[in-house]
Amino acid sequence: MRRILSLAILTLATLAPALAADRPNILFIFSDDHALNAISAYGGRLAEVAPTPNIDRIANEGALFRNSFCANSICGPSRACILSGKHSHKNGFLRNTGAGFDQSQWTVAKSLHGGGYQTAVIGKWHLKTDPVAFDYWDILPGQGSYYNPVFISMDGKQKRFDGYATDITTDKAIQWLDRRDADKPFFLMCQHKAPHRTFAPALRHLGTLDGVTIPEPSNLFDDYATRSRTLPKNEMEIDRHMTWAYDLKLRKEEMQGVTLPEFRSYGTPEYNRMTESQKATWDAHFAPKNKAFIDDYKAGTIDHQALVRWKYQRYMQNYLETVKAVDESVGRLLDYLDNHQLADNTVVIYSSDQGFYLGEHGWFDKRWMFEESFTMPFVIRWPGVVQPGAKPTALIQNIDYAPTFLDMAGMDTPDEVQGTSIMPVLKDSDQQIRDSVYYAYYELGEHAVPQHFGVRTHTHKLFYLPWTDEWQLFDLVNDPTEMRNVYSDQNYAEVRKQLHETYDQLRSQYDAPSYEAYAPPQYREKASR
Ligand code: SGN
Ligand code: CA
Repeated sequence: MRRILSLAILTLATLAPALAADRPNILFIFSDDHALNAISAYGGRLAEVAPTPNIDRIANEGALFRNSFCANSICGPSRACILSGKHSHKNGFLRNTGAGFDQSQWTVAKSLHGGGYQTAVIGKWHLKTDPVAFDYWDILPGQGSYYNPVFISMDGKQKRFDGYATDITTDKAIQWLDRRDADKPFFLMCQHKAPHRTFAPALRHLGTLDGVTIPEPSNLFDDYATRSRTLPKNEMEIDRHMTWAYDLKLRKEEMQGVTLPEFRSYGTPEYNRMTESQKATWDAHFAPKNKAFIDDYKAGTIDHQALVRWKYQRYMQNYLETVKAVDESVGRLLDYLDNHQLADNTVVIYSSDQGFYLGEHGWFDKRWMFEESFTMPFVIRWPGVVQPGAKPTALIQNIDYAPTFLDMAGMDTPDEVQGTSIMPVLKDSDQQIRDSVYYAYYELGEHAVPQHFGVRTHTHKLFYLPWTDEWQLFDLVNDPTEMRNVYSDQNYAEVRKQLHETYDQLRSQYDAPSYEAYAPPQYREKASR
């Protein structure tokens, strides 16, 4: 008996470290406002002019999810969905404005940490309350800055670092990997500010798109016909709302003697943070181009459409150049895994808190349930589990990340979590985990986007705008750019009925609140005028 017992103990003792070692590390690389159209693996219209070889490498050596969506297309809320595995109304972080993330609730970090993982989050956080259940954190305050950014460390101290945020975030991630306890698996969230507004590229990437004409989307000049009457009232147009100094990099001094129509002016806070030498490099790039543009503008040779096109080109150059450093960061992290024999047992994910409009519908920004901002990039490499080159069609959502991470770690997910592990799809890319995804947007009118709630299936999308009592229905197969609302079209009567049923069912399944619960009357009235 004693022999059997000691044999059992011996077997357990030898198994335990093996099990620990088998549990994969999870490297979660996350950016802010990175649209699928700006990742070449997704094959969008910008793939040729702005390739992202390192993000593509994750997709090529692993899987690329095209039907990947957020639950609420805005920064803090998306991050809260990821940590909690729940929709916004359940995790309590409904909008960027308001109270911070309630850290007393369950999070995936708490489970992983409790289950023996070393946890770290570095870079953009945006949840207002300090991270909990992370062995190490070093975060940007709020939105953070691109140049010479301030970081807040675990002792609560703020410190300014010389350089460019994307590079510094990567340096910090690598430094943490170097000093982590190699006997435990790790969960590292490396979270970039880029390519968020103000779309400020690293100095080394300025000019890398000079002379390139960036392809325009077919609906750069959308007239919003057939869709919600709130659309023409939007405040996120390249035409009317992109600011000259803040977004388009024309400094006040350069705009002397010319009146450029302006929605609002925010000045040049990013430029003001630069050192004299950084400013000199920046100016050497922008000043001659700005002068040429202003001269043309003064000469009256630029008509309205040409002006929108010029802004689009300038916006895209800056945005895509900003992405370059993010892609380089991914490359550095992949190299690190290779050089430290970690690649085989590390799951690498690249994602972003939501998508972004790169001129589609004439817009920048996000928030809407239209495809470009509803989608989140999601590419994942996991040697031995995910088939290289897989392109699953499964509908996945950010509330699925937490249960998926726990599944990877061989841990159970609490019942309260609303997401579903995508592990079946990782093992077999033909699998599906659901037929539809639910969406809810609760902000109170920033960029004049009203609250809306909807459902998307593989082929259609239905959403409701309670402030104006309007329904929108899109046929994603025949109208992928969502230019035609077919809600009242009799040919869609059956589809409409089915989508309403699915929508009601999802709202009930997720225990969604009433439309009035988070919609102050003054906003509803404003929208309906
Ligand atoms: C800021 C930006 C907005 C942006 C939000 C949310 N304005 O408010 O354009 O939509 O952040 O972005 S700015 O003048 O401050 O740049 S989010 O990614 O944090 O949700
Ligand atoms: Ca964002």
